[in-house]
Amino acid sequence: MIDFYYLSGSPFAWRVWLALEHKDLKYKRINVSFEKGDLRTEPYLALNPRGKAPVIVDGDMAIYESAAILEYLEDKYPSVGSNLLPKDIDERTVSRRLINEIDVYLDPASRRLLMATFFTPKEKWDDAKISNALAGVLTELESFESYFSLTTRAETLSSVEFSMFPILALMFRLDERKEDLGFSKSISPALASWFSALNRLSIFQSTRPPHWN
Ligand SMILES: N[C@@H](CCC(=O)N[C@@H](CS)C(=O)NCC(=O)O)C(=O)O
Repeated sequence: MIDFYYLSGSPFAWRVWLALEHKDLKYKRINVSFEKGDLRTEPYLALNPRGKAPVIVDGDMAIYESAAILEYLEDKYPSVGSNLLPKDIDERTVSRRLINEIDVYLDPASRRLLMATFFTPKEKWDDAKISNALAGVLTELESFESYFSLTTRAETLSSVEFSMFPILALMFRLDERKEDLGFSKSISPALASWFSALNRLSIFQSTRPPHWN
């Protein structure tokens, strides 16, 4: 049984939850709260000295950094459930490159937008800063256009979808919070249909951050 330390609303924790489900592994989800200080306790810092979620503990092995967790699950349990990465080396490399691009370029851009909106009190919202951050996210998403244009079917789900979807779900949620943000109006038709196709799949619905429901 894997212990999975989960923070509701974290795209990184969501990515691990999706992978655990996809691989059909037995796990116990342990909810941690930033507000309650769970990430700063001694036992938690012993698992992840950076004090961030997610973490998994599998036997004697405690692992943090969500991308490394997904790699671990695939390597450790190659024949359990569905694969997280394609078997073909070339395709696998493209998947890893996409995941790296998501983590290194898209995630920081989306964080800037989250900081300017979610994590700033409404009365202090700076419209110029928000538009700038939104433009940064949209520019980044353009780089993934050929990826979004590929047909998405449940049987081709992989770590790439599990890394991309939670970040985009957060962006769509921002649109609900700030009606004039215009994220959904500004994205490409390929991205819009990619997102709604995945959003209909039960794996994405059943792992939605509990506090969103
Ligand atoms: N690169 C890390 C990022 C993890 C991360 O930033 N988690 C956030 C939640 S989205 C967190 O735990 N923040 C708490 C803090 O920084 O104190 C990963 O992929 O696991």
